[in-house]
Amino acid sequence: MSADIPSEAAHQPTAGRRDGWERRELLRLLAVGAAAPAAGVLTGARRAAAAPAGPAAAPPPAAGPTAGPVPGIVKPLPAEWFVPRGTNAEMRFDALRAGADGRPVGRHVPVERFFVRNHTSTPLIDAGTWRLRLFGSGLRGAPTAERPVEFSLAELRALPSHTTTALIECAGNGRSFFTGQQHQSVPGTPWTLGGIGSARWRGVRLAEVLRRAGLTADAVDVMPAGLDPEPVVGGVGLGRVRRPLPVAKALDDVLLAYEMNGEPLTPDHGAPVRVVVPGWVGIASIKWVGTVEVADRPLFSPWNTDSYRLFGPDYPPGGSAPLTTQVVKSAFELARDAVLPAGRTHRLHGRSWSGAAPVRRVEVSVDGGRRWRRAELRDEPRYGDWTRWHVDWRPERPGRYELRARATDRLGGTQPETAVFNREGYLFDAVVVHPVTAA
Ligand SMILES: Nc1nc2c(c(=O)[nH]1)N[C@H]1C(S)=C(S)[C@@H](COP(=O)(O)O)O[C@H]1N2
Ligand SMILES: [Mo]
Repeated sequence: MSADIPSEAAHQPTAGRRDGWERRELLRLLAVGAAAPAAGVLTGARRAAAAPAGPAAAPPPAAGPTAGPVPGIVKPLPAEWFVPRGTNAEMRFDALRAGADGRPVGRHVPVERFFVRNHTSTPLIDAGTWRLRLFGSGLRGAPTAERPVEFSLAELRALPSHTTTALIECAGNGRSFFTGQQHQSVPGTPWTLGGIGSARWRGVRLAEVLRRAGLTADAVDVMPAGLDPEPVVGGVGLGRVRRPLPVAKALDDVLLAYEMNGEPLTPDHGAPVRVVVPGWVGIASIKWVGTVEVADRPLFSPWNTDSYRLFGPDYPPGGSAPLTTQVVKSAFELARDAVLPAGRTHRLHGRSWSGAAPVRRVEVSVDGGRRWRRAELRDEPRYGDWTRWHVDWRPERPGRYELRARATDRLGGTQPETAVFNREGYLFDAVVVHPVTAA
């Protein structure tokens, strides 16, 4: 069998591995169920203590190569789909060319291939005892955190449901190119372009739940918080992962999602319920949401003060405003340094997106950025989602080539040659140079 493994062979072991894993995990969950705390959350140390027979999320013997262990991620991470990055797993764009049945992956990324970004680790939450708890000065009667307004999962599911397609994209997606292309050093996860995925989310509108919880006209900020273990930086706990949303966005198109691509949410993507904030940086889409504070004054957390703002010489001394919408980006569904036969026509596939508006056009250059050609769009561009495209290319002579893709959105936002530097390496929007070899 050649290096281009036909997908059948490549994916069957993966499927087997997943089934095997799910059974084990289920048994483990049942085993620890008796000791489950009232909140129904099993996290960190408690998880480890409850499963002394070995690391909880240890994958079973691999039938195929895995991307390597990522502590705290529950699903298998086959090497053909993922690149491990610390506590996170990056999706490989080239893998979108071959789905489980050998056909390309469609507009939505299957759950098992979706990238994972965890500040700490995936908690396992008992959906039966889970409650969404709302409190704060922006609700009628100002309920306290101790006596919140509560909704069970069954109660949320009984409310009118809404389905929407939305990208989740990490604010640091593309960060490695600040270094790789601009020779600027930035800390943090060195994502290439795979810190993103599109899915169909079903749930209840946050607006619906806020109204039922007694939202007042004085409410200003809405802050969902996760139930995952709190991050600790330099010995200091940051508290639950949480980030405020202005009430206008919260009431606009934000979803409390309990389904992803037609299935109940899985642990890594926020089960039983996550927030989905279309168009905005991924950190806004809080997974494993447990509480929502609603306040009649601005709220703050480390995720809208120290992080997820732009700092640097081109920004105000105190930093930019907290990040909201994502920038314009494009990616080829092709490995970097791919080798393509010379003297043949190749169809180059890719995807482009913007958090601000639907994509208007995509141009591709195969000669180092001198000439640009329009790519053919394969999807009706929509807000909050990416647009697939392709362009045909025939490299006549063997050698190294630099491919580039550049998108423009309907508000005129486009991809510059250089991204403006910021200290944390967020929102890399420049055209990415994609080297390939024709042989
Ligand atoms: N509770 C909680 N929510 C979270 C995070 C987290 O670590 N904890 N990570 C955020 C970040 S930075 C991103 S990019 C997205 C990633 O979502 P995914 O793992 O489903 O792809 O979740 C966001 N929501
Ligand atoms: Mo992120």
